[in-house]
Amino acid sequence: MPQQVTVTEHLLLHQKRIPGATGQFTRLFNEIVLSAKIINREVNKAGLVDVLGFTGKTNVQGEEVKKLDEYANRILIHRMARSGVLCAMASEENADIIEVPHGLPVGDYICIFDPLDGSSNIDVNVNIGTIFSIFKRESPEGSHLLSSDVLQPGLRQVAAGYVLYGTSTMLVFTTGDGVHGFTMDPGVGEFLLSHPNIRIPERGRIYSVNEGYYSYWDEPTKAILEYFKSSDNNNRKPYSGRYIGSLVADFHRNLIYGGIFMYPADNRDPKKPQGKLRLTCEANPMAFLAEQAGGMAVDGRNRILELEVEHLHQRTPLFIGSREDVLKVREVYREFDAKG
Ligand code: FDP
Repeated sequence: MPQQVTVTEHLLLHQKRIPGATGQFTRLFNEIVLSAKIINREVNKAGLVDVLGFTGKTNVQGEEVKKLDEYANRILIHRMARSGVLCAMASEENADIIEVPHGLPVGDYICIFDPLDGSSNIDVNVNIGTIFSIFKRESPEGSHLLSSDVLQPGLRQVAAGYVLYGTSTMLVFTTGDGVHGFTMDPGVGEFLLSHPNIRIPERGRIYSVNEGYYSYWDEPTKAILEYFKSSDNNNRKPYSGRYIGSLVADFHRNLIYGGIFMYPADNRDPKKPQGKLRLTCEANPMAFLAEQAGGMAVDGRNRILELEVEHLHQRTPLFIGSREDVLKVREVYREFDAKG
């Protein structure tokens, strides 16, 4: 019989190896796991009960809020606020930092999350995901929380991961010690270790991008796309195009098969000159995972994890995936910059 290691067992095992570990992180993680199970249950029966469609509200991003988005957000906030180990949360759906309600115990951790990413896919039964990013506050415990505690660069993440609601439901995360994947066994109701120490292939065969926006891209991005489609690249044949339009699902496929996901800057909307994806709740956690799996993530020129976070809902171009493919992106940007 294969070894059936649950997420909690995995964390407890790792915690034992960290001197001074208090179990606070495991407590927080257990709340994320439980929230994921609850959200998964609703996602699974989405067509049967009245959870499809829009709430009629618009979020801070100016996007229409789906009922499941709101549900997932509520579950995560409710559960994590009661973990006793957080001092603040931030969600893609909320304009401001979410404080732990008065009277509940607090701790040192901060969790930033996108409760249901890829939500335009909810109503058509296509994969969606929850993304999370965890930091520790830098200001002293008990003092007033600073916005800089929440707006830390991605490099300081202590953990990050996602839950993919797909053919099967998976939890993939890193605590800075490699990337590990757990698959939900619906019979047991637990996430069991199925993909220990995931490594992304050095070079991929897949590019993922919304090519419909080609005419809105800058010249380096167009050149990068031509490179991946040409038979004159390092693979000596065109890469396959695969785009689900759900970051978690596109990232996960490329993590396993190798490849590059791109959401470049475009000039479609002057209000969003940096593309669509959010640095804090999308690019940073995915970049941490990519690097821990041996891959890379850049905004074209700079490493995502080193980007300064100026505000909670900051957007960034994102090129992420296999190391050699992302290096190619940086090389093309450098060539264009050198030409001036
Ligand atoms: P969605 O709007 O459906 O929530 O950031 C959100 C996201 O999906 C990503 O999951 C996905 O990669 C991207 O937007 C898709 O955007 P386009 O439809 O512009 O390609």
